[in-house]
Amino acid sequence: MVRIVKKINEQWEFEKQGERTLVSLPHTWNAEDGQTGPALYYRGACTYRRRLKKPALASGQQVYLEFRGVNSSALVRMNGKELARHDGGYSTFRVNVTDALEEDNTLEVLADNAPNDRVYPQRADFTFYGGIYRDVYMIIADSSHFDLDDHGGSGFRITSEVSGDNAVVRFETYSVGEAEKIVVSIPGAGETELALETVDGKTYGRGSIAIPDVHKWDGVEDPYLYEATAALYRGGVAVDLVRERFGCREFRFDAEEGFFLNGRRYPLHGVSRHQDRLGVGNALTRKMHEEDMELILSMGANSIRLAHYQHDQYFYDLCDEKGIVVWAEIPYITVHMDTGRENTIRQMKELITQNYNHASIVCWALSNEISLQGVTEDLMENHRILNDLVHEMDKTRVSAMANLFLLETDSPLVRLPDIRGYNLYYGWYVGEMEDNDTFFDEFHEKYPDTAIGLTEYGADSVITLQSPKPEKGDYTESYQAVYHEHMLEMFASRPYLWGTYVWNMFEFGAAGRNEAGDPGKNHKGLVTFDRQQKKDAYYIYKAWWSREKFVHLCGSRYHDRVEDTTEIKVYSNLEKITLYVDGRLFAQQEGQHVFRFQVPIDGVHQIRAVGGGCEDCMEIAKADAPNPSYFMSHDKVRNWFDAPQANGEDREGYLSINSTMAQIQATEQGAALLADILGRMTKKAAGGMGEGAAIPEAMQKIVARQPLKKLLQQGGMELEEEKLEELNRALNQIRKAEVQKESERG
Ligand code: GCB
Repeated sequence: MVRIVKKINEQWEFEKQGERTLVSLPHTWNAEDGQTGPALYYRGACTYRRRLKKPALASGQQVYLEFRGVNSSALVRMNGKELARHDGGYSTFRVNVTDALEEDNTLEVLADNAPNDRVYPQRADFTFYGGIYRDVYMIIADSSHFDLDDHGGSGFRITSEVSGDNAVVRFETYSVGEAEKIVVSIPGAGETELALETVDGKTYGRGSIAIPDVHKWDGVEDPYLYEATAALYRGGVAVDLVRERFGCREFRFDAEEGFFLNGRRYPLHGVSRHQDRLGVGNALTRKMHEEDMELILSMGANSIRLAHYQHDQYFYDLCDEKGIVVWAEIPYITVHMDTGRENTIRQMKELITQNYNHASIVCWALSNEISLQGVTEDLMENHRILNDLVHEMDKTRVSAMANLFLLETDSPLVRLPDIRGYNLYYGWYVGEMEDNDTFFDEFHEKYPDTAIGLTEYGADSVITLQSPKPEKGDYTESYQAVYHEHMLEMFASRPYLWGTYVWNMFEFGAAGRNEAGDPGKNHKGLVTFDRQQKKDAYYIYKAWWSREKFVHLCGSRYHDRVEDTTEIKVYSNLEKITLYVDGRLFAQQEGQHVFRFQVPIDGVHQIRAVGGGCEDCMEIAKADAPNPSYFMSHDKVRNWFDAPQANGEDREGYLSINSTMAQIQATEQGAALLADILGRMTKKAAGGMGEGAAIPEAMQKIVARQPLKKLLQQGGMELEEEKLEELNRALNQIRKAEVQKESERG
């Protein structure tokens, strides 16, 4: 009899701080407090308990429990006896419980997401929801079975090598117990008996099947998957079976032409995905995974960065099936811990062992923005070990890293992995959108032989916030759209970029954040946290990337408009758009992606945009005064910034908040004032992620060009009006320095 696999998600008793409830898995205890910030969410240990009857076992059969994800650490007990511990909240682990089983058993899992100094992640811009938040299975296997004790893997590795139209598919199996023979078969392509060898009590099987005229896994156009079954025989019968899907494809990264799939250029149009959603946290159903995939595909993306940790097996399966190219990574993020090395190695081994057969995955990323507090020798050493590990475990894929924008491009850390990627937020946290363009132009000129990609970029927006004059830092849906318009234009003229990844496809829980009146979340998503609404920015991607015809009117949530002539903006992948106002033809325009119409308004108007058999409608109205719900409620600062006196207060020859950082820095008193403000700002940046940041020279130059006013507007400082006035008055007392610095003139 081959193995039996049974889901055991029901009938768990959950105990948190002495309170017990009955729950079904998947489950998290932070579904609410992990998304509503800024108060602390519960990070500690909770217990899950369940009765477990001993299954009927034939002689030698083994019983395993398989946990697909327990965040962050788990301790498994059976009838009070400790059986296993696991550190790392995103990977599968198994526990052999055979010897501990009595007739009736109490299974106990202590899940613990308390802060510590050994398990990643510890500091990051997302919520570490605690719980048994993925499925749990019981596996009853014969004494001879494919290895269930190797880092949560299946014991069956498939490697395909494509050359021209043909492929050779190599198999490796790892099994325990007696094995007469192991046979691998691929329906329609052949069957082979593996050569067996015993090493350290385990059986290693090797073999291959050639597939002439192979059907390739060819991205979203044709994501063809093969299936291979490995059967282990003992006593003349198959006693264990594993089935794995795989794809045959080739890929490479080119410094001049970007990403290639199966020999042709295939620019990676990517988004990043965090797994959680509103009210649910990380305890997702399959339907939710499917819905995420549908949304990503409908926008026309062909690649996903599965950030910042290992995702559910089911989602990698969906990526395989839909032809999505995947960047996979471990949660080695933000701050390096000298005491966390072992955990990074373990998480990487698990990531690769468990996901090796997925056709979708092309790289294993070592870390994300790990250099925030500088690059130490221990950090470098940790990365070298991980990089070597990736190469040793997988000869077919590349190592990668997502670098912090502050990291100098010539740092040895940047050069370590096989491919390069930067996370850039010019046009949001610092600098202007155009600084992104400059960054890549300079990089490409300096390193013409190095492939470079953009592993993150984005701007926050709260879907209710609207503006006719969008500005960096205003959190409006309008600015986010303008920002992404720029980024797409920028990519179009830089074909050497191997890939770009929007941060983020979805809004997500970030308990440390408190922004724009909606605490506990990161709002860079193109789609809202509940997956119910697509922001305007979603459609500019669809216009560039998708072939599914559509017309989208921007600003449908910007109903009350104060301007006499308003801009009606249409995103579409059609080339001719006709606009109707109140049922009458207003204008027709030919173009690409973005269509702008200036429409005079004086009452309530029905707007309709039509093209290629598609249409979109909305209502807008002329308003006498701005609708306050379109602005950040707590934003006294903004109103003050908008007030004329704040702009006209410059005193000839003296500093003000309109002075650039360089001008202020050039005076002793000004520099002292700034040091204090900046210290407070970096501490607060991105929900606390900025604390301890080391700011290199190149970055300081960008900052130096900015007026202080802009920086304050952007830096997440909730300064009261009076404080700003006070600051301006203080600056007004300081005479400008005579000699201006280079950075200020340039
Ligand atoms: C980053 C991080 C990501 C954050 C993002 C942001 O660079 O990698 O985890 O969520 O910035 O929105 O600030």
